[in-house]
Amino acid sequence: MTSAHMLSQLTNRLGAWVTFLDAHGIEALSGSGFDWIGIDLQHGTAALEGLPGLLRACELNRTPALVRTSGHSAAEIGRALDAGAAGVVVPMVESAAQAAAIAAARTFPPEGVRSSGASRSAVAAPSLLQPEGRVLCLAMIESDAGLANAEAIAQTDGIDGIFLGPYDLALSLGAAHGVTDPKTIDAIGRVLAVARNHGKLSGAFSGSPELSRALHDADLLAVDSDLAFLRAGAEAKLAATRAALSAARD
Ligand code: 3PY
Ligand code: MG
Repeated sequence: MTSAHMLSQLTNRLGAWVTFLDAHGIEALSGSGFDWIGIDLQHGTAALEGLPGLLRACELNRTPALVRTSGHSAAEIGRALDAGAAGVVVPMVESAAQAAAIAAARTFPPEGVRSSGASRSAVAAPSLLQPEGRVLCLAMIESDAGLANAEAIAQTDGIDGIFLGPYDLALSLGAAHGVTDPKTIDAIGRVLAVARNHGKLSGAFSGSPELSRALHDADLLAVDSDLAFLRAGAEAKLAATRAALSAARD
């Protein structure tokens, strides 16, 4: 089973969002039980040239990896897929025209414009790499304009699903209480319903248990980022060790 197929067949899959880890770190994270990994080229420090090593580390644990591109560039979408990503998550999609352009970028001619070459996905072909057509293309809705055009974006041929960016969406909506503001929660519910009604996948970044409740219907839910996991793990270990030491001294 290809990894895009693994992802598209399943619901309520929990993922980890990677912003800075190297292959060593991703190997540990992808082995800790997540269903998928999101590698962030928009806000993270990973670069395109490092992707094959990061994806290989996910493959060791048979964990599919989606790559969030830094923008809409067809060249970047093609290179992420050439490196062996199970799919792309494209930020800030605001219209059907933009959705059609990114769908074309992930598809070979005659339907699309993706170029074919001696890439890792074409030549190395381990079982988790994708034959064309099995890679996922998820359009991020994370602005007022994207919200207004959610139906048209979801209906676009070649778009497999919608991925919500609640933090940018809250900013765009001017939501006073951020991602947990009723305005944001209402918008999230509307986008999830649009994806469901059009038979498309839905996904989202969470980062907060409270927000996760509003996102419980999403097919792909990114629990939090590698940085947040590192910090939470460090704080928990430190507190547990302090407690153990103080108990031993009493
Ligand atoms: C957002 O919430 O805006 C995101 O892009 C999450 O990664
Ligand atoms: Mg965003």
